[in-house]
Amino acid sequence: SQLLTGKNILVMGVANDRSIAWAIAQSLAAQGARLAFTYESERVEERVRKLAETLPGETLVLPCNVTVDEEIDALAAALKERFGVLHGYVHSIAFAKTEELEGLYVDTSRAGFALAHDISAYSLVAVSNRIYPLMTEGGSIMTMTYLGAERAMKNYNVMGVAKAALEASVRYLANDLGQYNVRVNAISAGPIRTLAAKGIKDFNSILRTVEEKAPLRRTTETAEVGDTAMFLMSNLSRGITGEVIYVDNGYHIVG
Ligand code: 0WD
Repeated sequence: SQLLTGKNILVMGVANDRSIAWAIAQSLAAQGARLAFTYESERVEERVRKLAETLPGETLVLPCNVTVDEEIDALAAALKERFGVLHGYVHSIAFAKTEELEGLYVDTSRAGFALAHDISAYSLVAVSNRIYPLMTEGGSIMTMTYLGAERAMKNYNVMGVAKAALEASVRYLANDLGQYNVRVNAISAGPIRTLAAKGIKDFNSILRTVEEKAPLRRTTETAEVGDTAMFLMSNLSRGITGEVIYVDNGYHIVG
């Protein structure tokens, strides 16, 4: 039996086949969900289309750069037209300039701070604002966060501060949207080697530390995140909202 049959879910943040969003999409598709993907720019459109085509059933692929309000408006209009009702939204997007992801946080520029917060935190609010009215049968929204939201971690810098804003947004959005039976949660994943991780200095040593110290003595795999995301999108998690769930092989309890 399938847990997401008849559910329409928007997935934002597939950049390539290593993206966490792609593993999430595979877990959702395996449970019968109908998916809509977005791509940030024409630069990645073809790659996202090719990946979407490998999934069973019909998928939608739509443009949306989350820094542009008009593109979010257009996305919501397209989803309304093609899906009618939306049941889920997966937000797996973040960005900071590489020069902000090394050295001292105290050196963060005004523009770098604003850009990281715009793409990595405000985008969840901006998209949720346009799509919760489509969740007329209730819904589930989730985003991706990291331990650097709570702890000052080497090189994570402004992204940690943006993730703190993102986690606080999850709580405020959950409180706003609960009255519409829309839940909002985050997954805090352990470090995974993706395109986004390439921007973080000394990523290899972070992975080694996790292998040594995490209770399960291994690093996080995207499929582990995908399956927890599937749980959050499904009715099995109906009592959970405003929460941050750790999918990190237990690292945060010891590290
Ligand atoms: O260790 C990791 N990889 C962790 C990642 C641990 C814990 C959390 N996360 C988070 C990230 O911070 C992010 O929120 O998971 C989320 C997904 O990240 P990912 O899968 O590691 O990275 P990636 O495959 O690069 O996907 C992020 C994507 C962008 O990729 P690129 O590399 O092209 O910037 O976010 C998207 C884009 O597809 N993105 C945008 N989408 C729309 N509009 C924009 C934008 N302006 N900017 C970036």
